[in-house]
Amino acid sequence: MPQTPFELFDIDSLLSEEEVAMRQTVRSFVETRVRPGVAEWYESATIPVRELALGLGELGVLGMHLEGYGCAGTSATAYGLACLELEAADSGLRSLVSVQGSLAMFAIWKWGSEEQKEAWLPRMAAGEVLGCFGLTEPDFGSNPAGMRTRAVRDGDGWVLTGTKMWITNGSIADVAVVWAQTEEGIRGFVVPTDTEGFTAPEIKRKMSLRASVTSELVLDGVRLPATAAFPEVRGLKGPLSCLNEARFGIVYGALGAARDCLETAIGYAREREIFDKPLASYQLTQAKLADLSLELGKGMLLALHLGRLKDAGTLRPEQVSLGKLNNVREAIAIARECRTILGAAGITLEYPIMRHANNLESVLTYEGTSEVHQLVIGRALTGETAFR
Ligand code: TGC
Ligand code: FAD
Repeated sequence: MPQTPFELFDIDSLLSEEEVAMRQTVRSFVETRVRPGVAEWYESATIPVRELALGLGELGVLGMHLEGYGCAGTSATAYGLACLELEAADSGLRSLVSVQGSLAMFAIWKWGSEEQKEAWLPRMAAGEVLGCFGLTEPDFGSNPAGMRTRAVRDGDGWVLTGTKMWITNGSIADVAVVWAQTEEGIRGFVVPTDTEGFTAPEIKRKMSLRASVTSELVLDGVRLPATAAFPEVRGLKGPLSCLNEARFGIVYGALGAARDCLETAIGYAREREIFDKPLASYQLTQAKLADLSLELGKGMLLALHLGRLKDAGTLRPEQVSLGKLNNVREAIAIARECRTILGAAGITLEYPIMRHANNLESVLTYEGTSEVHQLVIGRALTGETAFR
């Protein structure tokens, strides 16, 4: 009886019963609520975000690894496994969950005042309120330290001015976490998106992550009360601490996209007759499948190792970079090679492979490009900073 790549590695023997059960719950949600429509959402570049968010809230995956305020408080590994199942459907779905739970909610949970937490987190966990996370700017992506968005004190409150770019869910969010320069260094602000002066035009004509909303945020003299600022945190460690969380989810998520490509390719190769016998029966095909399974399984072992370190509270940012760099890079390589196995059929939306491959181009770039993660690892290895 043929085995799946993860069965070959006996991955389930490394998971607890609760983790396997939780994974199954997310997988069932994906099968019934996402898979039937996802190719169409991708093609038309529309996704029923509100409806999905409510479903994901009911499922308990929004901010699932956070404690309190309506969040499930699961292990980090369980969160990673959920990301894997979500991204097996589409990276856009995992993006929705990453931005809501790991970026917008985590920022408020980690750095917010008690009042901010109570005001926003329970409704965000339920999927009733959508958040976005504004760090990147048109001229400052890999180097957020240079951001130009500015918050100046105005009486008791603040006035924010600037532009953020490439912001997931920006134009549909109810609340934006916006990072800005102040006299005291970079600070974070919780901005209700109906505040006067806030607009969020959607970015169109994307060829990647089409089943995900991406927007600009324009802050034109947005006035906020003093209570909108995160009280304590100053400097880049505020936003970068949130990125650790989302990058961790991607370590697992990218493997979901890769697994879906590989399982599709194996299924196709077993069905497709070429020169009078199944494509799966040729040595060249089997060599490809063996190598791809090996990379997928190695990526999963790395993800599980990092998950256990995170659950033990010892995971370091440069270790997250190891996982993000390797697993996204390998996922793209797997997607591209799987596409060859489908021949021409591989370029259509009838199969998920090209959609995953295109999505993974964004995943390679956001949450720190591959080059940024190489430089983070290089700094850890040498003690030399090579960003500048
Ligand atoms: P550097 O001097 O290294 O550090 C400044 C301060 O930050 C602290 N720090 C961290 N803290 C927590 N976690 C981390 N990973 C941290 N990395 C650094 C550091 O200790 C220091 O603290 P302090 O107290 O001494 O001030 O900063 P740098 O300016 O040299 O930059 C380093 C670099 C290049 C690694 C960083 O800027 C970086 O990671 N750039 C990439 C930017 C990025 O990833 N942007 C992502 C935007 S969000 C997004 O893409 C969402 S997509 C979501 C989706 O749809 O799924
Ligand atoms: P740049 O920083 O201009 O980089 C261009 C190239 O230069 C890259 O190859 C990069 O690796 C390379 N490079 C950079 N620095 C160095 C160096 N020191 N040495 C050598 N090479 C270098 N951002 C948010 O804040 N919130 C979001 O919700 C969000 N969602 C996104 C959704 C999508 C679909 C996409 C595509 C992006 C999203 N981003 C978001 C932005 C994302 O984080 C940035 O695109 C990313 O950080 C890279 O910035 P950049 O695009 O400006 O590229």
